Amino acid sequence: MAASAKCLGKGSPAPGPVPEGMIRLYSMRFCPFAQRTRLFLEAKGVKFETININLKDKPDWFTEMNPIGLVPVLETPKGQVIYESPITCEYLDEVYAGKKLIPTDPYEKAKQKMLVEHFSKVIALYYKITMAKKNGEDTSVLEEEMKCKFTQFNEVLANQKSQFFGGDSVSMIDYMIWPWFERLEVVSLNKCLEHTHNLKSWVERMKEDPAVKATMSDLETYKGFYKLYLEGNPDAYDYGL
Ligand code: GSH
Repeated sequence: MAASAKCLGKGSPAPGPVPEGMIRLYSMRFCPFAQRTRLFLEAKGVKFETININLKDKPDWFTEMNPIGLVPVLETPKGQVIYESPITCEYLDEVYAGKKLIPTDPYEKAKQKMLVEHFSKVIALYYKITMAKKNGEDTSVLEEEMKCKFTQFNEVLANQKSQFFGGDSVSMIDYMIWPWFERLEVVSLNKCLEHTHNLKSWVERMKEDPAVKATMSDLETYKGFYKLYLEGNPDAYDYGL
């Protein structure tokens, strides 16, 4: 099942066991949290199949599998189920060979996890601004807050003098925060990066990363998705298929 398969909704038959030698990802094509998992799968070269879920009309077997009801979810051939994006990424890094994306040094790992927590403020602002724009409200105060956050992330790179947030190669933290940078232009928030030289260079470097290239959608597709999504139209999930 390809990453571009149409989504399954209520009444769709359960997909059955995961074939040996594979892992299955339950996803939604435009979900930034599921993109974190997809980035890890791609970066580590894991063989996986994708089942996209209609998040407005979820199949019962999906909510039974993940009582929180969110994508991403991983399922193994043994029927083991793993959900919540940071947990899926940690699982993949521990189970699969290939490039280690999470530092083994406890303090380096803690630093990355703290940055992920810090970034949750950016995620919250991203959605607040998106909704405020949809409702025709003034977003200038929220955009100032976003700029402040980006200044702080810019300083991390500047102080470390590193190419990426965990050093000079891509690691967990970069993949955990990337999906929202990919979507900044969709809601005209690129201007919040104007003053952040290091962060802007990081964005350009990330665009060259093979896993980022493999999971990226183009601006027009995102715009098409968001328009339908914000209208509450369930066709949003299959936009462009
Ligand atoms: N904390 C979760 C994670 O990190 O995995 C958040 C995942 C999430 O919010 N996924 C959204 C979802 O499944 C799609 S982008 N929404 C369905 C719903 O809200 O019912």
